[in-house]
Order: sequence, then structure tokens, then C-alpha cells
Amino acid sequence: MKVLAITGGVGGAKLAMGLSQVLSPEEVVFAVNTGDDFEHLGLHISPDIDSLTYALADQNNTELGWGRQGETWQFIETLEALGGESWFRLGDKDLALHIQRTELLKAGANLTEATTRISQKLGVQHRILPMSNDPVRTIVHSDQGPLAFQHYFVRERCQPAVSGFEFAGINSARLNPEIDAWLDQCQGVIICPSNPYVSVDPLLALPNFRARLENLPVVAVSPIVGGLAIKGPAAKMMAELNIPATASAVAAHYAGLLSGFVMDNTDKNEAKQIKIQTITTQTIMVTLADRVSLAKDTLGFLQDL
Ligand code: FO1
Repeated sequence: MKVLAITGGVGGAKLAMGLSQVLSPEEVVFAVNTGDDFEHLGLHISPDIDSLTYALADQNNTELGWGRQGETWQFIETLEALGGESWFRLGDKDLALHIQRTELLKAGANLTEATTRISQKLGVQHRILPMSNDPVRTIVHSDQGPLAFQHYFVRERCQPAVSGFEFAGINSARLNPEIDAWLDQCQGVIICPSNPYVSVDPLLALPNFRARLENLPVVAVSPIVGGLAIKGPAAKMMAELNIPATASAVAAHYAGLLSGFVMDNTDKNEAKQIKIQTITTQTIMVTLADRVSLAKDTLGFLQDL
């Protein structure tokens, strides 16, 4: 079965990793949020592409949850000592990746080409496709005013209360033509357990993207388990937006788009509230076996729809 998997940061990358173990590069392609991207210290940083690249290369830093394995921090510590901007921790190895991406972009490559070049060098065979080659920047509206996403997420540690989101540049951004072409041949779509508001919505907001999904079965895996986000600020954001932090609210958020929904066994009692076909399984992924198992369950469900 040929599948498009939509993914954002760390949570989504775990299922993506599982999918990459059960589907070949001819069977699954990853469409990645770039709303988190920003220009920092003269470099183009693409955090969600980085998380997926490191996960598929088996190089992710499991202690931090982001960045590269076996990292050292001489660059950022030296920059800090010199009075430079150091709130966004760029590890020494990670820094090399951002420099290489920035150089490739400066030499005329688009973000897809730069991503492919770098991921292949790290031994990744699956295609990692940025949602668009055009810049889209998520702005978080908050009680501290509008904040660029990384300023909200890393610098302010998700503390400001959110009131809404804006995806600057979205109206003139074109869906990555390679994602568009893949949609012509794939048979289903999986929305990985990423934050619905800031990881998945930027893709869904791209002109024509939602319409392209209309004739395909789409399954989403809930990032909310037992009222908590497995990773990141999704549950906190929902509370601040006056939305119950529940798996069924996630299903409702994607209303009209989904053919099926996957949630954790913990949330079984919510199944009645969900109008579309739903399965419950273990969605918390600690080990590689957990990632593979959820990938298999989700694919089996998608195939049966
Ligand atoms: N997340 C942090 O919480 N602190 C950091 O200093 C940090 C640095 C960083 C550097 C490169 C990169 O690709 C990601 C980095 N992240 C960091 C993670 C990242 O910004 C977020 O996890 C995502 O944007 C949310 O999906």
C-alpha cells in the first residue's frame, strides 16, 4: 500500500520511524511541517525536518528529545561566553547540518533538494518532503502578543497562554510538487500523532491541500492520551483555547477530513463520542517495537477502511 504520512516534530517522528520499518521508500513518503522553520544566527533551521531526519537515520538524541545523538556543545557555550544569542541550543554536530542546509539553499537548491541531499548523506532512504519549498512561518498569538514559533516554544518555554495561530506566507505557498505527485499514486494518508494546531494545521492550510485529500482515506493518530499530550504543549494549548484536551476533541478538530481515527486504549470510553470509525490500541511509543506495532495497527486499519 502506498501511503503519505503527515508529520510534525518529535511525536510524529516516532510513528514515522515505525512506518519506515514496515514500508519501503516506494511505499511511504513523509510530508513535513515547515511552519516551525526560522532563520537564526544566519542559518536556516528546519526543526521538524531535522527531527524526522535524525529519527530515520537512528541519530536522534533520545535524552533531549530533539537534536542529534552524541552531541557536544562547544559552539553554543562559546557563543554564550561571548555574549551571543544562546537560547536556541545548537549542538556542534547539529550546527554542521544547519550550515550545510543554508549553504545548499544559498547555492540555489530548494528546501526539498537540500533535505534530500542531507538525509541521503545520513543514510536515510525514505523521502522526507517539506510541505512547501516556499517560506511559511507559524506565529503564536498569545497573552504576550504575537510570537514567532521558536520564540514561543523554546525561548519562552511554551509559557505564554495562546489565543490563536497564524501561518504567515501560507496563501502564497505552493504545496510541494513532489507531495502533489505522490498524492496521485498513493492509496491513503496517515496523520502522525503531532500537534494538530501547530504541526498539522500548517499543512492543511496550504492552498488546495485539503481538497487533494478528499478522495483518499485519511487516518489520524491522536497525540492526546488520557487528557495529556504525549509530548509538547498540545494539551496546554487546548485548555487555553477552551477546547477539552481529549482524544475526541482531536478527532473533532479534523472533522470532514478523516475516515478513521486511532486513539489509545486509555481513551476507550470516548469512542462513543467519535462519529467516524475508531480503533483503540497502544499509542504510547517508548521502544522501537512500540513504533512498529502502532505503524502496523494504523496501516491495517487504513487498509480495511
Ligand atoms: N528545542 C528546545 O526545547 N530547546 C532547544 O534549544 C532546541 C534547539 C533545537 C535546535 C535545532 C533543532 O532542529 C531543534 C531544536 N529544538 C529545541 C527542538 C524544536 O525547536 C522543537 O521541538 C520543535 O520546533 C517543535 O516541533
